[in-house]
Formats: sequence, C-alpha cells, structure tokens
Amino acid sequence: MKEFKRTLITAALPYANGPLHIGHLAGCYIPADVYARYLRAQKKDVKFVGGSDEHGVPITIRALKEGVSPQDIVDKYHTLIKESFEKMGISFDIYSRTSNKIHHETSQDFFKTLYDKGLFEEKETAQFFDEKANIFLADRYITGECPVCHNPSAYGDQCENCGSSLSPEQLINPRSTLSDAIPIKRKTKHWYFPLQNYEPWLKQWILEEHTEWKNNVYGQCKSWLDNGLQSRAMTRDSNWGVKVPLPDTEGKVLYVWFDAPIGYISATKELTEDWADYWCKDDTRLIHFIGKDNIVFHCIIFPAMLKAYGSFVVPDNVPANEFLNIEGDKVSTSRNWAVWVHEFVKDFEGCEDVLRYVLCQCARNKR
Ligand code: B3M
Ligand code: ZN
Repeated sequence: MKEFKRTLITAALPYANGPLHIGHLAGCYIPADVYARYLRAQKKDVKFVGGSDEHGVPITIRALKEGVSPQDIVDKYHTLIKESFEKMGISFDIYSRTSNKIHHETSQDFFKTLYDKGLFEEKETAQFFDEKANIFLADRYITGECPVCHNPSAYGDQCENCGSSLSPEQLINPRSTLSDAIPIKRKTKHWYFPLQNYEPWLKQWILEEHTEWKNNVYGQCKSWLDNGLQSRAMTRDSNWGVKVPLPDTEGKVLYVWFDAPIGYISATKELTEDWADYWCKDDTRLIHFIGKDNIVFHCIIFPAMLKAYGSFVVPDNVPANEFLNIEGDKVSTSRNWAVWVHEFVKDFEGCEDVLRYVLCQCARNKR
C-alpha cells in the first residue's frame, strides 16, 4: 500500500440557503469529524477543511422569494451553519465561505488556466428564457414533468422523485419557477468542459484502481462511466456567483459546481501557507466526505478538472453516506421534514454528544 505523509479531509460545503439538519450531520460532517479526530489522536499530519457554498441557483431563488439580496441570505445562513457546527463539536481547522475574495481569485485562476490551455468548448445554444422575469432559466429555475417517472414537479437539472439527472430540454411542459411563465428559447454562449476526454483516465483510475471504494460510490461511478460522459457547461447566465474571467462576459458566472469544489482549495490556502503541500504533493491523501447526491461531482467532474489543470492530487477516497430517515421518511428541507441543528443545540443544550453517538450508529447500520 502507498505510504502517505499527510491527509487532507474535506466535508461537502453546505449551501448557505437554509439551516443544517441532522441528516447533514449524519451523512457527512460527523463521519469526517470522527476521522479527523482519529488521525489527530495518532499525531498524524491532518487538515480538515470546510465552508459554506454561497453561490448557485437555490440562493438566488430564496433571495427573490424573500425580497432580500443574495448576500443577505448567505450572510444569515453562513453564520447560523457555522455556529451549529461549532456547537456540535465539528472540529474544522477552517470553516470558510465561497464569497471570500481568495475563493473568487482561486476559482477564476482555475477557469482561466483551463481556458488558456484550450480545454473548453465554446458553444452558442438556444436556452430557455423567462420573458416576464427577464432571466435565463437553468437548473432549478425551471420545472416540469419528469420524462422518466412523470413526477409533475421535476427540476431542470434533476428529478427529486426518481433521482434522474435531467437537462431542461427533457422536461415535459416546462415552466419558470420564478414567474410560472412558459419559457421561450433564446441564444446564449457558454463554455463547456468535455468530460468525455477524461473518460479513459477516469475508468482506469476509479474502476481499476479504486475497487475498494464503498459500493454505493463505486456503483454510481461505474454507471456514469458505462453510460458515456458528455460535455457539460461550466458557466451560467446570472449575476450572482464568480464572474467569468474573460472579456465581454457581463452577466455570466462560473457554474456553482465548478467553483464550489475549488472552495476546498481556497479554504486550505486561507488556512496555511503550506497549502500546496496538501494539494500538489502525491504523498498527500485527499479524502472527500459527502452526501450521496454529490457523488458524480466529487468522483468524476472535480477530479477531471484537477487532472486537466495538472499538478493537483486527486481523491484517494470519497466516502458518501446514504440519506437519513426520520420515522421511515427521508429527511428533507423542502418538505420541512427535519430536526434542525440550531434548534436541537438550543433545546437540548449539553446533549450534543448524545446526538453524535446516535447518528454514528445510524450511519453504521446503514452501511
Ligand atoms: N453545496 C450541495 C449540498 O450542499 C453542495 C455541495 C458542494 S461540495 C463542493 O448538498
Ligand atoms: Zn422522475
């Protein structure tokens, strides 16, 4: 087995558009924290990084609905989430946020480097546009009937009922989630990352060299790789996010799943001058703790980005847990079926370790 000198542990960056629930803790943060504490107890060289994911469509939608700015939303939830982690004893070495300047610079540099290497495809396509709200509709701005399970309220990127990954074109009877208008098509230019070019490497690296990954993780990767990868747009039309670092790109930002995982790098930069030891030396062991809905981003898209940039390590393991159930039903923010962490720590002060223990047992039983 390979000898590693240091370990970098990351835990998924929660969206700063709502509070944390105990499903988040069970799925990702408690397992990551337990592992970080275990390595520290052995006097190993370990860094544990996290932070809030402050870009993306859900945040802009929430801001529009509440009649406040996206910055107001992320400020409120970043503070609430950070406090919840502190009270629950999640021992991050740094808990950062993607609205920080260092993150904007790091992710713009990343994009520009891939651009300068000629690794993006520039494409003009017709995309759904809401004439009432005067906005392009991607991801969660658009809803309609799922072509697979016929759930009437699937999103433009995913059906939450059957889990299918979708594009807005596949929705039956699409509607804008902002104004309920029937969208029209309008032309717009975006930069696409050709994931298919990394397919041979990904197949070798995951399917041949990482057969020890958890079954749920390995299985999802295998199914994505067996189905064949495609180019994916890495920019969006929006005013909220990291600006595209190219001329004449007003109103365009980096796709949130492009900038968010780079947040792990920015947070490490903020934490230590030696950040490059943890990201660029191949005797570093990089471990991403995540929830199961984030597997493709951490096992396929982000590693392909790191490989394309060059000089970065790729994860040695990506432990993802299944979702937590309460009384047999999946914990869910949108259906308000959850135990909220900020409420738990207030109502049951002093019982944080009891909750940690119970959630560890849940995760163990669900392996
Ligand atoms: N914010 C999704 C989530 O919170 C996303 C994770 C980003 S990790 C780089 O479930
Ligand atoms: Zn469906």
